[in-house]
Amino acid sequence: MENKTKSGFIAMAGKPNVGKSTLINSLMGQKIVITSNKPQTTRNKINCIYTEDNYQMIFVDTPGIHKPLHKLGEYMVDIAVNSLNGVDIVLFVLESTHMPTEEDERVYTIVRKSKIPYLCVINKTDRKKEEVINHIKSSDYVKNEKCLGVIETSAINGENTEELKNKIKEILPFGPMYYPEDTITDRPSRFLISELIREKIFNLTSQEVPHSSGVVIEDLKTRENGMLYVRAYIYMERESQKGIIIGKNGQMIKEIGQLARKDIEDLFEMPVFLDLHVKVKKNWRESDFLIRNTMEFKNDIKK
Ligand SMILES: Nc1nc2c(ncn2[C@@H]2O[C@H](COP(=O)(O)OP(=O)(O)O)[C@@H](O)[C@H]2O)c(=O)[nH]1
Ligand SMILES: [Mg+2]
Repeated sequence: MENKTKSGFIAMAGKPNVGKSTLINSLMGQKIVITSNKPQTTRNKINCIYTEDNYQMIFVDTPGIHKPLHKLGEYMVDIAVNSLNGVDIVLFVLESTHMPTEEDERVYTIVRKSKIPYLCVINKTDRKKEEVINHIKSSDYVKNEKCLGVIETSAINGENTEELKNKIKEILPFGPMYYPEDTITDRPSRFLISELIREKIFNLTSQEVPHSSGVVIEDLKTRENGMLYVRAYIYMERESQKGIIIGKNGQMIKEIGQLARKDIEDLFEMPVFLDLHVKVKKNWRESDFLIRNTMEFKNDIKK
């Protein structure tokens, strides 16, 4: 039938740093999820929704399947496989810069056991090694009967991501539009904003500093002049870390604020006033304080 829509859930599977989040942003055509060259940047699950007239793709960054499964116990694998329940297509993401590692092999075990149709995505072709591509193309990853194709991409410059989207569209099942057409994520604005701020901390600081940071959006409202007002607190565990975030003469927090503001403006397509503060809260990661504050969004953007 002509007017049937196609839709489905597409899970990203790949070891840390292969470019899953960058790929999602490239497929979406805008930056929604945060990326960094440090592992474990993605703390929370987020669905990104891409809608066209006759189809809807829901990209799922499922943290369960990227966790390093230190001991490849059957139990751990089962949990990871279960986290793919209900997904229509898996994107098994590999890197073209080096031969597959043990970590890739673990992810493959999960993808294979799930028995869900998948596409092999060989990413980072801007730095590719031909022998790696050839190796992957002749491996079980591609020969498996559930593998519906292999594609080389560069998520960072968008090479072949349109083609990838077309391939996904081909294999997407017929189904309803799950979300309203203007929805781009299942997460509230507060979450997206706190993530963008957290990303700057990840990219500008090092060692334990990024992992010790948490961001809470204290206030979020549109003002009459059409500006989005954001008040955010960065929580750190120690005074010394607070000092690093503020930086010499406030340079660091200024930079975090400027970069975050730019991304928030791009995402919301409106001018943003970002009022950024740093606080120390010992062991916040062990309390449910921040979890509660960043996860419960009783009121999203207030007018
Ligand atoms: N050169 C290159 N770098 C990439 C590409 N895709 C992602 N990256 C970089 O790889 C790092 C990890 O990317 P990210 O999307 O956060 O990986 P994830 O952990 O799989 O979500 C970041 O520094 C990205 O900028 C690519 O196609 N080419
Ligand atoms: Mg990620």
